[in-house]
Amino acid sequence: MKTSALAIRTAEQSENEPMYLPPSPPASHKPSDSDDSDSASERSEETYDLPVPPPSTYPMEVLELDKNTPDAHVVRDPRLIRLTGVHPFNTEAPLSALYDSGFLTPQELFYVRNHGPVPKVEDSESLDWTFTIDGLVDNPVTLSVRDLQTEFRQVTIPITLVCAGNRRKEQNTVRKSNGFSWGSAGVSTALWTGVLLSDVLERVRPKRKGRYMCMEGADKLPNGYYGTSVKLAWAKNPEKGMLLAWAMNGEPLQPDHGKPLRVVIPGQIGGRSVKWLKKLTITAAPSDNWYHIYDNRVLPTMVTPAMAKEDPTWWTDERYAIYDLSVNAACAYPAHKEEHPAVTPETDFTYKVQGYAYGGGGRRITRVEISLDKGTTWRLTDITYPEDRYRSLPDDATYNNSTFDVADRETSFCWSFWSLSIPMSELQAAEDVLVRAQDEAMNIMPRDMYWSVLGMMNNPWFRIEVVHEGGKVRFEHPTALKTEDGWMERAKREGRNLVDGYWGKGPAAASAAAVEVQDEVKMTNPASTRVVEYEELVAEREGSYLFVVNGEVYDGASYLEGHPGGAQSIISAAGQDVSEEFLAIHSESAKAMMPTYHIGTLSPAARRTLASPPTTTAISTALRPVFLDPKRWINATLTTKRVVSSDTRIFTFTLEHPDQLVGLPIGQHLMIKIQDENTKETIIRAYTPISCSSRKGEIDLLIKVYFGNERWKGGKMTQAMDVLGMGHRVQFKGPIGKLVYKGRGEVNLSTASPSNVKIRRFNMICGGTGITPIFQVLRAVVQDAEDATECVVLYGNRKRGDILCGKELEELERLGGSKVKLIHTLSRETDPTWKGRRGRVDNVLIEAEVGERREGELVLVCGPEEMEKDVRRICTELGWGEGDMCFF
Ligand SMILES: Nc1nc2c(c(=O)[nH]1)N[C@H]1C(S)=C(S)[C@@H](COP(=O)(O)O)O[C@H]1N2
Ligand SMILES: [Mo]
Repeated sequence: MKTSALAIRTAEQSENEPMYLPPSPPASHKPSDSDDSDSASERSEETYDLPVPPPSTYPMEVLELDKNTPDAHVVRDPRLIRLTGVHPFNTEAPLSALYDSGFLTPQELFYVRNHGPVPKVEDSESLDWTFTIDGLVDNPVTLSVRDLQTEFRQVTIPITLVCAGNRRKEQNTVRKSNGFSWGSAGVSTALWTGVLLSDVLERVRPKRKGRYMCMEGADKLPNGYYGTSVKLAWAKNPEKGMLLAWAMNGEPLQPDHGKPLRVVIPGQIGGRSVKWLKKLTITAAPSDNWYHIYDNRVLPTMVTPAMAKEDPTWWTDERYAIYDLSVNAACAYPAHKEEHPAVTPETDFTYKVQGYAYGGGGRRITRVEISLDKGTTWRLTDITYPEDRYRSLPDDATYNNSTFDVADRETSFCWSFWSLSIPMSELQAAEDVLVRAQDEAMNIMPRDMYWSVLGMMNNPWFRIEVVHEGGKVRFEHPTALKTEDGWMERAKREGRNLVDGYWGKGPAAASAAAVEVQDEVKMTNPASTRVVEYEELVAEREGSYLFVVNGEVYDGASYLEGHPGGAQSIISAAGQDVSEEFLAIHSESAKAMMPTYHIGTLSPAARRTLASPPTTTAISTALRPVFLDPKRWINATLTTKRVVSSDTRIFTFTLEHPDQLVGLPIGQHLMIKIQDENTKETIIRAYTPISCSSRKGEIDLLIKVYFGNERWKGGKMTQAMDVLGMGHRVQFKGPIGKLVYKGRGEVNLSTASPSNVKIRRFNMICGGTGITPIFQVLRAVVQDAEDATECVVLYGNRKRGDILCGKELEELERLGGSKVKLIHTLSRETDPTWKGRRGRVDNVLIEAEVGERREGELVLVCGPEEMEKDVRRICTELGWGEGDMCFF
């Protein structure tokens, strides 16, 4: 633990002018145990044995990753691990880095939980930042940061913040919750300087009916500004230590932590500590802010994501809202994947097992115990409480123009550290190292996980699995971020039952009675017990298309007609193991259809053969004239990325050689497979390039990046694409799709029985990025002077800036003359200069421009699911049959 002689001013020395930028950080960072005599200047000040703010390593830089996001003004530390793609910024430090940095976390390693973009505030504007206090009060006010600094008592309190999602990845591994995966470093501590909320509330004089204090930040999110509430009685109570803070560890708040002003609520989940504070409102009822209602709750364990979605009353029951933190602990050392050579009695040594623990509501951690025998016996660890060292300061000592407000508090608002030295021989003999903490109210961490929809407040025993391998002992944490797995992910793959009370390692009897880990849709039919050999799988027989998913064999023949991806995707899957792409692109409901097509299980011999396919040396080394192969993934290299707007880019991929054709018929799509840099998850999606199919050696893809927000973590594929570096290799496969446009009105529908139809007119309806396949067909029609096919394009978007390929479409409309009619419609444009149509692609538009069914015409549709549904309904009412419509 870092402790030091912290320079403290005496009362006479303190100044009281407003000072947003605090004076230079505490003068001395010398370890207290150094016994060399202090220099003269330092000796003039009293010194105490205190944890000091870690020296900041600022200035940091705006990272490359952030430059194309709304956070392009925020400097950050590259060590932080991003948990929700690039944006919004939700991050934790590697656990060892966090733990090693000591009691006070440097701002740059402090975990960050942002629901959206970070408001931009210049240093020069910080003191003038204002917020209002109104509602049920006698004296509503508007106060600036300067007012807070000059008119109120300034205090500093060490406080630990913890996100309610800390350790959520463990819940997600048992069963996916509606929240992203935190490891166990969603917790950090700082010295917070500001004003006690109780002092400020005294000035506004809340009315008798006021029972809640609602807070709102300046970050505008999809469902309004971030906001929440706490009980007014707590906020008025100085014992609760709630602050309006502008400094952290003696420095102004960094943008990610609420610059220039935030609420800090000790002992409660981080979600209540509103950043970028703009409003306090005293009310009779809890906050009705979307984020107060749909976030930071522990719903009863039997409430599934579907139930919670259907019945909103689950969310408005205040009893399920989280305020105080629950007692929790994690082990920092041994670290995840830490290895030691197995010891003998001669080489044995004592190892210091150590980690952090925290309680809620100011309750002190009173014991932390370790078990090496699955919880039968426990050993007490030693606990240190660094925050207690501040209690010995004299009353008039000032720091950062404030006084430490800890001496007479009976609360513990910070994490504590526990450790116990254990012989390595004992550690290596155990199957697991279990840690549990208990607080002064005797709340104790449970053995079993309490799973809930939001995956919050996860606090079962922290379990480290001891693995023996090749003369070594390896310690594995429950989960790991980024590329690595923890024991839970591994155990799940091995088919162990994670919730049998023994982590899948206990007596067999226990597992029988346990709840089944249920998160996957059953795709097999128990009646299909046939064992399929390799020869049968790959035999080309009429009326049968066998393919393999997870070792099970399916026959897609009877689904050629109905398959939304076109018959071709089933045909090209024949004889192959398509597990990866099948699982990546199919929805839960698609998976639920699979038992119908399940015919049996692959024999072990067939599995082996399939796993090692005939070597690729058999494939000719001659240059392949066509890039795409329907049965194999082929690499192309990302060479250019053009940023078209804040969220759209054109990616250019270079094919295998400059003369190679893509091999994508007009109207068809290709599949792209990439690995998410953060999660290492494989992602596969279908796209239509915007480059011409006759272009050689390259393809262009227009991609709109779906950045995440509160309700949604954003587009996995598009966010992962957006961070790919130049030179990165990406795999492609195809073509796939239901329709091929041969030109001059000739359409080939690739269904079970491929049919050619001749048409006079395309009715093209699309929304957002759905323009890309439509664009290909439209361009083919326009570029061929002999092609007389009429095209009507109805293109829906939210705002003008969302229109993709706007200029190119205009150009095609102009070149196409009377053949082409293009209608844009915008549902959310507020700019009065927009003279085009407003509103969604609705029945009025479709009736007017498409009208009732006519022979010799097709309706092509591509857009978001909701839109496709509407269009299908409207067109069906107008007499168009399934055979007249093509949904991409
Ligand atoms: N205005 C605003 N305040 C906010 C949030 C936010 O997204 N917007 N996130 C909350 C959540 S869930 C947590 S855990 C903490 C995180 O604070 P930190 O990012 O400074 O660690 O801020 C809280 N306050
Ligand atoms: Mo949080």
